[in-house]
Amino acid sequence: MTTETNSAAVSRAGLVFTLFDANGNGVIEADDFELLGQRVLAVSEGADEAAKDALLDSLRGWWTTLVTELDTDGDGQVDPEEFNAIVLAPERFGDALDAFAVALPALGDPDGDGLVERPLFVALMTAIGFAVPNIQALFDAFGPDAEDRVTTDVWAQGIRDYYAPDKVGIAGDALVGGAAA
Ligand SMILES: [Ca+2]
Ligand SMILES: [Ca+2]
Ligand SMILES: [Ca+2]
Repeated sequence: MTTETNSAAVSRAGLVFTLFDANGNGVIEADDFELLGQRVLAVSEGADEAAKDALLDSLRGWWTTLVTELDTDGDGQVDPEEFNAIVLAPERFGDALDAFAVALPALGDPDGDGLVERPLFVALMTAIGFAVPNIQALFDAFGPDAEDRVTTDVWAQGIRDYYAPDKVGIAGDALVGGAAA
């Protein structure tokens, strides 16, 4: 692993920490994932209950994995320093990440045709906390078709890549503020 590679992943992890800390109190805890889930569901137009439940389950599962793997001082919260260890052993988070990487794009595809229109993509990613210009850049990087849609598979893979420390120059780098400038 090169220093450059690692620093790109650390930059992404730093942004993810601020997103996960949904209530903004400087640590990640169970309440953050409930809040994040409510924000995402609030914009999930047309999604059925099973898809919504899958998203909430994936967030709770992710929290359980995070606190199990990263809460080294055992206070029931994950602070920024503890969170950085996610970059060092991403394989420990693969299953939890994969559930989310399927559940989120599914909310963006309520009609189940495997395609996600830009407005719903932007709404969901805004609910998670990304900045709109970065979301638009990411959607463009995913290579939308002539009708301005991306596939759920491309989005899911984008989510997996985003957390992989061995990836550089990925579409998800568009989400790190200023990185594309
Ligand atoms: Ca918090
Ligand atoms: Ca802790
Ligand atoms: Ca669709």
